Amino acid sequence: HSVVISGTGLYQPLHTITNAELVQAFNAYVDLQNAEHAQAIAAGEREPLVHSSVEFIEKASGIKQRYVLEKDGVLDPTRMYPRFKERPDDQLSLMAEIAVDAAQHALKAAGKPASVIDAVLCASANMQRAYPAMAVEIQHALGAGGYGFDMNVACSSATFALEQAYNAVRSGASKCVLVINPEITSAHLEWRDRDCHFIFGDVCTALIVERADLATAPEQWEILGTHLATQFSNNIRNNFGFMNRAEDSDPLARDKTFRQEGRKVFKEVVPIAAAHIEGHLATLDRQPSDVKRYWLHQANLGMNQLVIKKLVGGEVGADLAPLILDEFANTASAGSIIAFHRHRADLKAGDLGVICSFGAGYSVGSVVVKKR
Ligand code: CO8
Repeated sequence: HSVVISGTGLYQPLHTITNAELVQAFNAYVDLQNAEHAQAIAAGEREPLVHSSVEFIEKASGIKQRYVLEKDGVLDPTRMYPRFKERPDDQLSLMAEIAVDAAQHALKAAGKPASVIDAVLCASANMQRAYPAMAVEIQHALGAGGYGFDMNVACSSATFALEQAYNAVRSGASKCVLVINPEITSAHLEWRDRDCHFIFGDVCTALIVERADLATAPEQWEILGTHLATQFSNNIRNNFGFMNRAEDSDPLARDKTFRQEGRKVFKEVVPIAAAHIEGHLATLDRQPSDVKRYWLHQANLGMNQLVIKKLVGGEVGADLAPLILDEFANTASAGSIIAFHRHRADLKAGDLGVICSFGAGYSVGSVVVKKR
Protein backbone atom coordinates (compact mmCIF):
# COMPACT_ATOMS: atom_id res chain seq x y z
CA HIS A 1 0.00 0.00 0.00
CA SER A 2 1.03 3.61 -0.56
CA VAL A 3 1.21 5.52 2.71
CA VAL A 4 0.44 9.17 3.47
CA ILE A 5 0.75 11.60 6.34
CA SER A 6 -2.77 13.04 6.29
CA GLY A 7 -2.76 15.28 9.35
CA THR A 8 -0.53 16.91 11.94
CA GLY A 9 -1.35 18.48 15.28
CA LEU A 10 0.45 20.66 17.79
CA TYR A 11 -0.12 21.26 21.49
CA GLN A 12 1.61 24.42 22.64
CA PRO A 13 1.87 25.10 26.40
CA LEU A 14 0.36 28.34 27.72
CA HIS A 15 3.51 29.71 29.37
CA THR A 16 6.56 31.20 27.70
CA ILE A 17 9.92 31.94 29.28
CA THR A 18 11.99 34.53 27.45
CA ASN A 19 15.78 34.42 27.61
CA ALA A 20 15.70 37.58 29.75
CA GLU A 21 13.38 35.94 32.32
CA LEU A 22 15.43 32.74 32.26
CA VAL A 23 18.75 34.51 32.78
CA GLN A 24 17.35 36.71 35.55
CA ALA A 25 16.22 33.62 37.52
CA PHE A 26 19.47 31.76 36.80
CA ASN A 27 21.64 34.67 37.92
CA ALA A 28 19.58 35.06 41.11
CA TYR A 29 20.21 31.34 41.77
CA VAL A 30 23.96 31.84 41.18
CA ASP A 31 24.05 34.79 43.61
CA LEU A 32 22.19 32.80 46.28
CA GLN A 33 24.53 29.83 45.88
CA ASN A 34 27.67 31.96 45.96
CA ALA A 35 26.45 33.79 49.08
CA GLU A 36 25.63 30.50 50.78
CA HIS A 37 29.08 29.10 50.02
CA ALA A 38 31.01 32.38 50.39
CA GLN A 39 33.40 30.94 52.99
CA ALA A 40 34.33 27.89 50.96
CA ILE A 41 34.77 30.07 47.86
CA ALA A 42 37.00 32.53 49.77
CA ALA A 43 39.06 29.60 51.09
CA GLY A 44 39.53 28.34 47.54
CA GLU A 45 37.68 25.11 48.33
CA ARG A 46 34.89 25.79 45.90
CA GLU A 47 34.57 27.45 42.49
CA PRO A 48 32.03 30.27 42.40
CA LEU A 49 29.14 29.81 39.97
CA VAL A 50 29.11 32.19 36.99
CA HIS A 51 26.24 34.25 35.54
CA SER A 52 24.53 33.33 32.28
CA SER A 53 23.77 35.83 29.52
CA VAL A 54 21.01 36.50 26.99
CA GLU A 55 23.57 37.44 24.34
CA PHE A 56 25.43 34.13 24.69
CA ILE A 57 22.25 32.08 24.48
CA GLU A 58 21.00 33.78 21.31
CA LYS A 59 24.37 33.72 19.61
CA ALA A 60 25.32 30.15 20.54
CA SER A 61 21.93 28.54 19.90
CA GLY A 62 19.47 30.82 18.07
CA ILE A 63 16.93 30.26 20.89
CA LYS A 64 14.93 33.32 21.99
CA GLN A 65 12.23 31.78 24.19
CA ARG A 66 10.64 28.44 25.10
CA TYR A 67 7.16 27.21 26.04
CA VAL A 68 6.77 25.40 29.35
CA LEU A 69 3.88 23.63 31.09
CA GLU A 70 4.74 25.29 34.40
CA LYS A 71 6.74 28.44 34.80
CA ASP A 72 6.89 29.52 38.46
CA GLY A 73 8.92 26.56 39.72
CA VAL A 74 11.45 26.93 36.90
CA LEU A 75 11.94 30.63 37.63
CA ASP A 76 12.07 30.25 41.43
CA PRO A 77 15.81 30.63 42.23
CA THR A 78 15.39 28.40 45.28
CA ARG A 79 13.91 25.58 43.17
CA MET A 80 14.83 25.77 39.44
CA TYR A 81 12.54 23.04 38.10
CA PRO A 82 8.82 22.92 37.30
CA ARG A 83 6.21 22.25 39.97
CA PHE A 84 3.68 19.63 38.85
CA LYS A 85 0.92 18.24 41.03
CA GLU A 86 0.97 14.47 41.38
CA ARG A 87 -2.25 13.05 39.94
CA PRO A 88 -4.23 10.07 41.26
CA ASP A 89 -4.22 6.87 39.17
CA ASP A 90 -7.79 7.42 38.01
CA GLN A 91 -7.02 10.83 36.48
CA LEU A 92 -5.57 11.32 32.99
CA SER A 93 -1.81 11.86 33.35
CA LEU A 94 -0.27 15.16 32.22
CA MET A 95 1.65 13.54 29.39
CA ALA A 96 -1.50 11.83 28.08
CA GLU A 97 -3.45 15.08 28.45
CA ILE A 98 -1.20 17.07 26.11
CA ALA A 99 -1.00 14.05 23.77
CA VAL A 100 -4.79 13.84 23.48
CA ASP A 101 -4.95 17.55 22.63
CA ALA A 102 -2.33 17.30 19.86
CA ALA A 103 -3.90 14.05 18.56
CA GLN A 104 -7.33 15.67 18.29
CA HIS A 105 -5.88 18.48 16.17
CA ALA A 106 -4.18 15.94 13.89
CA LEU A 107 -7.36 13.86 13.56
CA LYS A 108 -9.34 16.99 12.66
CA ALA A 109 -6.81 17.87 9.95
CA ALA A 110 -7.02 14.30 8.61
CA GLY A 111 -10.83 14.38 8.78
CA LYS A 112 -10.96 11.12 10.72
CA PRO A 113 -12.60 10.03 13.99
CA ALA A 114 -10.34 8.51 16.68
CA SER A 115 -12.10 5.16 16.24
CA VAL A 116 -10.30 4.52 12.91
CA ILE A 117 -6.88 4.58 14.60
CA ASP A 118 -5.61 1.02 14.92
CA ALA A 119 -2.17 1.74 16.40
CA VAL A 120 -0.84 4.44 18.74
CA LEU A 121 2.92 5.00 18.95
CA CYS A 122 3.90 7.30 21.79
CA ALA A 123 7.45 8.29 20.91
CA SER A 124 9.39 10.76 23.02
CA ALA A 125 12.65 11.33 24.90
CA ASN A 126 11.12 10.79 28.36
CA MET A 127 8.12 8.80 29.55
CA GLN A 128 6.19 9.89 32.60
CA ARG A 129 6.19 6.43 34.20
CA ALA A 130 7.32 2.86 33.66
CA TYR A 131 3.88 1.33 32.93
CA PRO A 132 1.17 1.04 31.79
CA ALA A 133 2.52 2.45 28.53
CA MET A 134 1.60 6.09 27.87
CA ALA A 135 0.40 5.01 24.42
CA VAL A 136 -2.20 2.69 25.94
CA GLU A 137 -3.55 5.45 28.18
CA ILE A 138 -3.70 7.81 25.17
CA GLN A 139 -5.41 5.11 23.05
CA HIS A 140 -8.03 4.66 25.79
CA ALA A 141 -8.58 8.41 26.33
CA LEU A 142 -9.07 8.98 22.59
CA GLY A 143 -11.30 5.95 22.03
CA ALA A 144 -8.87 4.49 19.49
CA GLY A 145 -8.72 0.81 18.62
CA GLY A 146 -5.88 -1.66 17.95
CA TYR A 147 -2.79 -1.44 20.13
CA GLY A 148 -0.34 1.12 21.51
CA PHE A 149 3.25 1.10 22.69
CA ASP A 150 5.90 3.57 23.83
CA MET A 151 9.27 4.08 22.22
CA ASN A 152 12.25 6.25 23.07
CA VAL A 153 15.12 7.21 20.80
CA ALA A 154 15.63 10.66 22.41
CA CYS A 155 15.53 13.41 19.77
CA SER A 156 14.92 10.88 16.99
CA SER A 157 11.86 9.29 18.60
CA ALA A 158 9.39 10.86 16.13
CA THR A 159 11.19 9.88 12.92
CA PHE A 160 11.89 6.37 14.25
CA ALA A 161 8.18 6.05 15.07
CA LEU A 162 7.30 7.31 11.59
CA GLU A 163 9.23 4.39 10.11
CA GLN A 164 7.31 1.93 12.34
CA ALA A 165 4.01 3.56 11.29
CA TYR A 166 5.00 3.56 7.62
CA ASN A 167 5.93 -0.13 7.72
CA ALA A 168 2.76 -1.09 9.64
CA VAL A 169 0.56 0.62 7.05
CA ARG A 170 2.40 -0.41 3.90
CA SER A 171 2.52 -4.05 5.00
CA GLY A 172 -1.27 -4.04 5.46
CA ALA A 173 -1.06 -4.71 9.23
CA SER A 174 -2.53 -1.28 10.07
CA LYS A 175 -4.79 1.18 8.28
CA CYS A 176 -4.31 4.30 10.36
CA VAL A 177 -1.54 4.96 12.88
CA LEU A 178 -1.25 7.82 15.35
CA VAL A 179 2.32 8.91 16.09
CA ILE A 180 2.43 11.15 19.13
CA ASN A 181 5.39 13.02 20.69
CA PRO A 182 4.67 14.54 24.09
CA GLU A 183 7.92 16.19 25.19
CA ILE A 184 7.90 17.48 28.77
CA THR A 185 11.58 18.36 28.58
CA SER A 186 11.29 20.90 31.42
CA ALA A 187 11.13 18.06 33.94
CA HIS A 188 14.45 16.56 32.85
CA LEU A 189 16.42 19.66 31.96
CA GLU A 190 19.05 20.83 34.46
CA TRP A 191 17.92 24.45 34.80
CA ARG A 192 20.81 25.05 37.27
CA ASP A 193 23.54 24.30 34.73
CA ARG A 194 24.72 27.37 32.83
CA ASP A 195 25.90 25.29 29.87
CA CYS A 196 22.45 23.87 29.12
CA HIS A 197 19.77 25.73 31.11
CA PHE A 198 18.48 27.50 27.98
CA ILE A 199 18.23 24.52 25.67
CA PHE A 200 14.77 22.90 26.01
CA GLY A 201 11.05 23.61 25.85
CA ASP A 202 7.81 21.65 26.27
CA VAL A 203 5.40 20.73 23.46
CA CYS A 204 3.48 17.85 21.91
CA THR A 205 3.18 16.95 18.22
CA ALA A 206 0.95 14.36 16.53
CA LEU A 207 0.89 12.76 13.07
CA ILE A 208 -1.74 10.63 11.33
CA VAL A 209 -0.17 8.03 9.03
CA GLU A 210 -2.65 6.09 6.89
CA ARG A 211 -3.25 4.12 3.72
CA ALA A 212 -3.33 6.48 0.75
CA ASP A 213 -6.45 4.83 -0.71
CA LEU A 214 -8.37 5.47 2.52
CA ALA A 215 -7.19 9.06 3.09
CA THR A 216 -9.70 11.87 2.56
CA ALA A 217 -7.74 14.87 3.89
CA PRO A 218 -7.47 17.90 1.58
CA GLU A 219 -3.70 17.88 2.07
CA GLN A 220 -1.65 14.67 1.97
CA TRP A 221 2.04 13.83 1.98
CA GLU A 222 3.10 10.50 0.51
CA ILE A 223 5.97 8.83 2.38
CA LEU A 224 8.54 7.78 -0.24
CA GLY A 225 10.92 6.20 2.26
CA THR A 226 12.44 6.24 5.72
CA HIS A 227 16.01 5.64 6.83
CA LEU A 228 17.26 5.26 10.40
CA ALA A 229 20.74 4.96 11.91
CA THR A 230 22.33 4.91 15.37
CA GLN A 231 25.91 5.15 16.57
CA PHE A 232 26.71 4.92 20.30
CA SER A 233 27.93 8.04 22.07
CA ASN A 234 28.07 9.22 25.70
CA ASN A 235 28.14 12.87 24.67
CA ILE A 236 24.44 13.32 25.43
CA ARG A 237 23.43 11.27 28.44
CA ASN A 238 20.95 11.01 31.31
CA ASN A 239 21.43 8.26 33.91
CA PHE A 240 18.00 8.60 35.49
CA GLY A 241 16.31 5.21 35.65
CA PHE A 242 14.70 2.43 37.62
CA MET A 243 18.08 1.02 38.75
CA ASN A 244 18.98 4.24 40.64
CA ARG A 245 17.40 3.10 43.93
CA ALA A 246 19.08 -0.30 43.86
CA GLU A 247 22.40 1.33 43.09
CA ASP A 248 21.96 3.58 46.16
CA SER A 249 22.76 6.54 43.94
CA ASP A 250 21.67 10.09 44.72
CA PRO A 251 18.41 10.79 42.83
CA LEU A 252 19.31 14.49 42.67
CA ALA A 253 22.88 13.95 41.39
CA ARG A 254 23.85 15.90 38.27
CA ASP A 255 23.99 12.79 36.09
CA LYS A 256 20.27 12.07 36.70
CA THR A 257 19.20 14.92 34.40
CA PHE A 258 20.18 15.94 30.86
CA ARG A 259 23.85 16.66 30.26
CA GLN A 260 25.92 16.93 27.13
CA GLU A 261 29.24 17.82 25.59
CA GLY A 262 27.63 20.42 23.32
CA ARG A 263 30.70 21.22 21.23
CA LYS A 264 31.46 17.56 20.50
CA VAL A 265 27.83 16.87 19.64
CA PHE A 266 27.81 19.79 17.24
CA LYS A 267 31.00 18.70 15.50
CA GLU A 268 30.21 14.99 15.30
CA VAL A 269 26.51 15.04 14.45
CA VAL A 270 26.52 17.57 11.57
CA PRO A 271 28.52 15.38 9.16
CA ILE A 272 26.56 12.27 10.21
CA ALA A 273 23.24 13.98 9.52
CA ALA A 274 24.28 15.48 6.17
CA ALA A 275 25.72 12.19 4.88
CA HIS A 276 22.66 10.31 6.14
CA ILE A 277 20.23 12.55 4.21
CA GLU A 278 22.34 12.44 1.07
CA GLY A 279 22.62 8.64 1.25
CA HIS A 280 18.89 8.23 1.83
CA LEU A 281 17.99 10.48 -1.12
CA ALA A 282 20.41 8.53 -3.35
CA THR A 283 18.53 5.29 -2.62
CA LEU A 284 15.43 7.05 -4.02
CA ASP A 285 17.38 8.35 -7.06
CA ARG A 286 17.12 11.92 -5.76
CA GLN A 287 19.66 14.57 -4.93
CA PRO A 288 19.71 17.11 -2.11
CA SER A 289 19.01 19.88 -4.65
CA ASP A 290 15.75 18.12 -5.68
CA VAL A 291 14.35 18.80 -2.20
CA LYS A 292 12.13 21.86 -1.81
CA ARG A 293 12.13 21.82 2.00
CA TYR A 294 14.13 20.35 4.87
CA TRP A 295 12.34 20.11 8.20
CA LEU A 296 15.40 19.52 10.37
CA HIS A 297 15.84 18.71 14.05
CA GLN A 298 15.70 21.94 16.02
CA ALA A 299 18.64 21.96 18.43
CA ASN A 300 20.91 24.69 17.19
CA LEU A 301 20.75 27.30 14.43
CA GLY A 302 24.41 26.90 13.48
CA MET A 303 24.05 23.13 13.25
CA ASN A 304 21.18 23.38 10.77
CA GLN A 305 23.06 26.00 8.76
CA LEU A 306 26.00 23.64 8.43
CA VAL A 307 23.86 20.63 7.49
CA ILE A 308 22.21 22.65 4.70
CA LYS A 309 25.54 24.06 3.56
CA LYS A 310 26.97 20.54 3.29
CA LEU A 311 23.90 19.34 1.38
CA VAL A 312 23.23 22.12 -1.11
CA GLY A 313 25.62 24.95 -0.35
CA GLY A 314 22.64 27.17 0.47
CA GLU A 315 21.40 29.11 3.47
CA VAL A 316 19.01 28.08 6.21
CA GLY A 317 15.88 30.15 5.85
CA ALA A 318 12.13 30.01 5.69
CA ASP A 319 12.33 28.67 2.14
CA LEU A 320 14.73 25.76 2.41
CA ALA A 321 15.06 24.86 6.09
CA PRO A 322 12.63 26.74 8.31
CA LEU A 323 13.54 27.35 11.94
CA ILE A 324 11.16 27.09 14.85
CA LEU A 325 13.76 26.85 17.63
CA ASP A 326 13.84 30.62 18.13
CA GLU A 327 10.25 30.35 19.40
CA PHE A 328 10.16 26.78 20.83
CA ALA A 329 13.82 26.05 21.73
CA ASN A 330 14.85 22.37 21.43
CA THR A 331 11.75 20.22 21.92
CA ALA A 332 13.62 16.89 21.54
CA SER A 333 11.80 14.62 19.07
CA ALA A 334 9.03 17.14 18.31
CA GLY A 335 11.25 19.81 16.72
CA SER A 336 11.36 18.60 13.12
CA ILE A 337 7.63 17.76 13.32
CA ILE A 338 6.77 21.30 14.50
CA ALA A 339 8.76 22.63 11.53
CA PHE A 340 6.79 20.29 9.20
CA HIS A 341 3.49 21.29 10.85
CA ARG A 342 4.14 25.02 10.59
CA HIS A 343 6.01 25.33 7.28
CA ARG A 344 4.52 23.35 4.42
CA ALA A 345 1.34 25.14 3.29
CA ASP A 346 3.10 26.95 0.44
CA LEU A 347 4.48 23.79 -1.21
CA LYS A 348 2.84 22.41 -4.37
CA ALA A 349 1.77 18.94 -5.54
CA GLY A 350 4.85 16.92 -6.49
CA ASP A 351 7.19 18.92 -4.22
CA LEU A 352 9.70 16.86 -2.26
CA GLY A 353 10.58 17.36 1.42
CA VAL A 354 12.75 15.68 4.06
CA ILE A 355 11.95 15.44 7.77
CA CYS A 356 15.21 14.71 9.61
CA SER A 357 16.05 14.32 13.28
CA PHE A 358 19.43 13.95 14.94
CA GLY A 359 20.45 13.74 18.58
CA ALA A 360 21.24 11.56 21.55
CA GLY A 361 22.26 7.98 20.86
CA TYR A 362 23.58 9.24 18.49
CA SER A 363 20.49 8.69 16.39
CA VAL A 364 19.49 10.01 12.97
CA GLY A 365 16.20 9.44 11.19
CA SER A 366 15.06 10.77 7.82
CA VAL A 367 11.64 10.59 6.18
CA VAL A 368 11.28 11.62 2.53
CA VAL A 369 7.81 12.89 1.63
CA LYS A 370 6.11 14.16 -1.52
CA LYS A 371 3.07 16.41 -1.60
CA ARG A 372 0.14 14.70 -3.37
N1 CO8 B 1 26.06 32.20 29.37
C1 CO8 B 1 27.24 32.79 29.11
N2 CO8 B 1 28.34 32.09 28.75
C2 CO8 B 1 28.24 30.75 28.67
C3 CO8 B 1 27.04 30.07 28.94
C4 CO8 B 1 25.91 30.86 29.32
N3 CO8 B 1 24.71 30.30 29.58
N4 CO8 B 1 27.22 28.75 28.79
C5 CO8 B 1 28.50 28.59 28.42
N5 CO8 B 1 29.13 29.80 28.34
C6 CO8 B 1 30.53 30.06 28.00
C7 CO8 B 1 31.40 28.87 28.28
O1 CO8 B 1 31.82 28.88 29.63
C8 CO8 B 1 32.54 29.05 27.32
O2 CO8 B 1 33.47 29.95 27.84
P1 CO8 B 1 35.06 29.72 27.57
O3 CO8 B 1 35.22 29.87 26.09
O4 CO8 B 1 35.65 30.81 28.37
O5 CO8 B 1 35.34 28.34 28.05
C9 CO8 B 1 31.88 29.72 26.10
O6 CO8 B 1 30.65 30.27 26.60
C10 CO8 B 1 31.58 28.74 24.99
O7 CO8 B 1 30.91 27.57 25.52
P2 CO8 B 1 30.58 26.30 24.68
O8 CO8 B 1 31.75 25.85 23.92
O9 CO8 B 1 29.87 25.31 25.56
O10 CO8 B 1 29.47 26.94 23.72
P3 CO8 B 1 29.02 26.55 22.28
O11 CO8 B 1 29.29 27.67 21.39
O12 CO8 B 1 29.45 25.18 21.87
O13 CO8 B 1 27.42 26.47 22.48
C11 CO8 B 1 25.69 24.82 22.71
C12 CO8 B 1 26.83 25.55 23.38
C13 CO8 B 1 24.59 25.82 22.40
C14 CO8 B 1 25.16 23.78 23.67
C15 CO8 B 1 26.16 24.16 21.42
O14 CO8 B 1 27.34 23.45 21.62
C16 CO8 B 1 25.13 23.23 20.81
O15 CO8 B 1 23.99 23.59 20.56
N6 CO8 B 1 25.54 22.00 20.48
C17 CO8 B 1 24.67 21.02 19.86
C18 CO8 B 1 23.89 20.37 20.90
C19 CO8 B 1 22.86 19.44 20.41
O16 CO8 B 1 22.41 19.40 19.30
N7 CO8 B 1 22.41 18.63 21.28
C20 CO8 B 1 21.36 17.75 21.02
C21 CO8 B 1 20.81 17.63 22.33
S1 CO8 B 1 19.29 17.15 22.54
C22 CO8 B 1 18.84 15.58 22.23
O17 CO8 B 1 19.40 14.89 21.46
C23 CO8 B 1 17.67 15.11 23.01
C24 CO8 B 1 18.01 14.58 24.32
C25 CO8 B 1 16.84 14.28 25.10
C26 CO8 B 1 16.22 15.46 25.74
C27 CO8 B 1 15.65 15.21 27.03
C28 CO8 B 1 15.02 16.30 27.80
C29 CO8 B 1 15.66 17.34 28.58
